Amino acid sequence: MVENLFEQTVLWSVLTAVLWVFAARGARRLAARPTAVSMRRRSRLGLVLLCCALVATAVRAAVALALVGAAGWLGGADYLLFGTVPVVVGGLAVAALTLPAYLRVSRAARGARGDTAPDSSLDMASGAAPGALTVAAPEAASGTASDTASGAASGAASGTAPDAARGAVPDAAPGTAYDAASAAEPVAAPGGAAAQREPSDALRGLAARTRLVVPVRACCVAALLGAACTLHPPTPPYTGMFLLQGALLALAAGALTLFHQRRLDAPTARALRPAPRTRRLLRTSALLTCLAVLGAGGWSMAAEHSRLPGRMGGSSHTHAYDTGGGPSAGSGPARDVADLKGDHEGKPDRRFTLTATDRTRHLASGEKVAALAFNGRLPGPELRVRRGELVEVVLVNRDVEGGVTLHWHGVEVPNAEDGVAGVTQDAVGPGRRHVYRFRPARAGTFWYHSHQQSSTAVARGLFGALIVEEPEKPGDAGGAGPDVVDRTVVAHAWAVGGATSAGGPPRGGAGGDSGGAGGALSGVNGTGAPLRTALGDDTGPRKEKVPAGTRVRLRLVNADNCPRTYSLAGTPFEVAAIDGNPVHRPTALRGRLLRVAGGGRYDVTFRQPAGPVQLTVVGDANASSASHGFEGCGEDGAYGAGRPETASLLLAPGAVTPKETPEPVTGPVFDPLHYGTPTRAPFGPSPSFDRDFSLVLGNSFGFFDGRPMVLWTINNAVYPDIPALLVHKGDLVRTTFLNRSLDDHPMHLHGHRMLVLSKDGKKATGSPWWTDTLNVAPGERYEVAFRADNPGLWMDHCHNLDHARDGMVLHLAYDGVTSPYETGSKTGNQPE
Ligand SMILES: [Cu+2]
Repeated sequence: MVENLFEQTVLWSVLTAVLWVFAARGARRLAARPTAVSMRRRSRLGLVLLCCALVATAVRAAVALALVGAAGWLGGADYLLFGTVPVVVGGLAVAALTLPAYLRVSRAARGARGDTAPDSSLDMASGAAPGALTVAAPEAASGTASDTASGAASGAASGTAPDAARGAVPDAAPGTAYDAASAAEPVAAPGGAAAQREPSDALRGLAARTRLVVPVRACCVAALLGAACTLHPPTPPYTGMFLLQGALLALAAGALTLFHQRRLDAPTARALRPAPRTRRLLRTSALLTCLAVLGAGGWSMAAEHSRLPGRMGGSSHTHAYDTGGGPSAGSGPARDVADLKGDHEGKPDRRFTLTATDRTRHLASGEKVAALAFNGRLPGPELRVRRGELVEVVLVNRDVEGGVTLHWHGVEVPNAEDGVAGVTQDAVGPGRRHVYRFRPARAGTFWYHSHQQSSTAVARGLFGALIVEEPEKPGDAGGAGPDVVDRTVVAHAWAVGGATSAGGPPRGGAGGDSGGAGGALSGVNGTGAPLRTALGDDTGPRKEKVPAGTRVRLRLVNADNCPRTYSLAGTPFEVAAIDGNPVHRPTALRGRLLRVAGGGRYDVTFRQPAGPVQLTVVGDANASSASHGFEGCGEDGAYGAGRPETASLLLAPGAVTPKETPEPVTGPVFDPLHYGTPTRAPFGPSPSFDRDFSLVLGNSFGFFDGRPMVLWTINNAVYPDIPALLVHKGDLVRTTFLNRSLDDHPMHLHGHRMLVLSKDGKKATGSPWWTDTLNVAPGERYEVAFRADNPGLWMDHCHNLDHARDGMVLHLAYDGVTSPYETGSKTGNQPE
């Protein structure tokens, strides 16, 4: 609904603007028609056009109102205020002033043609002869009709022979009503001659009246500005911008009136005469040149203005805060991100080394990938630890030019261990190392990945699974035991066929242009390298023998940008955990598709039946870029159009003939909102929240870092202009996500987990649904809540990493926390 209304808003704003442009052009040129007949035709056409524009305006207003109704005030306020209100006001003026003026011209012109009796109801001044057209005296006083009069007078004054022949009123003075008997051309001359006759000055005067021309032109300006504000909406707060827009439009209307007045008062009253062809040509080319110069100037100014500074300071943190209705900044204890470290003193319980390299690697199929890999593996090695253990991971960057970091996706690590280049550390350059230490507080399925140039780093392979098991009960919550199969299945689309360095590596992810932020990782795209979906490094079917009765846990990790849809066929199953958070008493599902957010995880469990069970990924990674113009996730909000991929995992007690392989399930898609059994959560849907944030995810046409593109915006802004969400430690925070854009956005909050309160206004009623990466599909609205209990500066961004690279990033900032690190091209830190 919201998605549809959003699209309609954009569509109608453009259509409305186009119609008003034509209507304005018609109104301006009506007086200059060469013959009475063509004037009559044009006035009728103009009437039709005006009616169309008014209807379009009404529809535009209705759509904007409906959007506000469906998505709330914040979801549609900008479209209503900037795109609708001014053009509706203008439309009302047109309906009140211009429509009657047009009707009058149309009638007068009909009379002028001579084949119809003039409309006797038309402004019959007392004593005027039948068939005579009179400009009503009361109007003359208004100063509007005086245009007509003075126009006619000046026309007469110009004294050209045809004027004289038509008997222009010689003594018509401004402010005086005059009898424009000649306007009606009373003699029913033989049709052809009358049709060829020039309109009288009086008729031209009617067609050149201010009320006929100016309101339409003002409305055109309002509609054009409204369309611009719809395609590139202003950032909140809106009050000042709205007042400014109103003032600008009032000025424009005044200027248009003055301008029109001057044209009418000019000695030759140009508005009443068709300009010579050469002059029109000159004028048009001058106008086009002006527009071109303005356009080019505006373009380069906007491009330049959008360029990111070479250094963006975490320490200065100059950008604005969104306080969410809570206390403003200044009272929190001053702390440095670098001090918010894990335990770097004690002896670690687990120690890993991850070495990043830039080499061509091979998938199991033999296909080449221009990979960035940890320990030479695609994906990186799976790390298994126990809850509460002190984990140490040494990151070594052997030769990844652009630098590497390690982010522990979904784990509430201390801020300094979060691995975001330029926010919590500097990127680790070639030949350097960095030590991370943390104690995972919850068991579950997580993953790690580089957060330096992450859109390319993750696409090319710098990621792996991180599994946290319960310390006491291995085999129950995850650890492998004799009767338990526990498998991590990482789905990823690899760009195959690439060679290293020389030609620049192809980019993976969801396809589309690279445009990247520079450095070795972004490489040169456009090679059109095909994406192959793999489970791990395997793009083909994989088989595993599992005795019947064995308890199986499959940990599905989606290491891609777009949602992934999975089919698990051959058995009922439970969704045991979402994003590493156990579901309370899950119930058995059968025939449901599972859609996992980009960066999200589902644990599914089942007991192996006597027959085979098959996990497949539905949807072709290549279909997405082809079917969607905005490097998006495809028409159905996920990869591809529902075709099963070749990558699959078959679990069976014995040999399986192709016939016995279960068909992929067809849906519907599982929704966690009402799944599982309710249990106590630390906070519910309706306590009072300390802060309440609203994030509208949208599209806008604009520039990012000098490049024109379709922007992915949050509250109509892109990084670094999106205000940081300000919190104090201990705050209970509610955030509303509303997606009125054309693509899915898996919103990922670092260092915290969010409890889903509602979706599209429907309360969550099942097991508490905790998530760290929430896919918000077009049109969806989610309310989530979290406790601000982990001080630091945290990323809150779209985990479609291409969107993040293009600015869909903001921060959750604890008051008083500052970072000594900086991002930007001059710093070597480019988190996305
Ligand atoms: Cu996104």
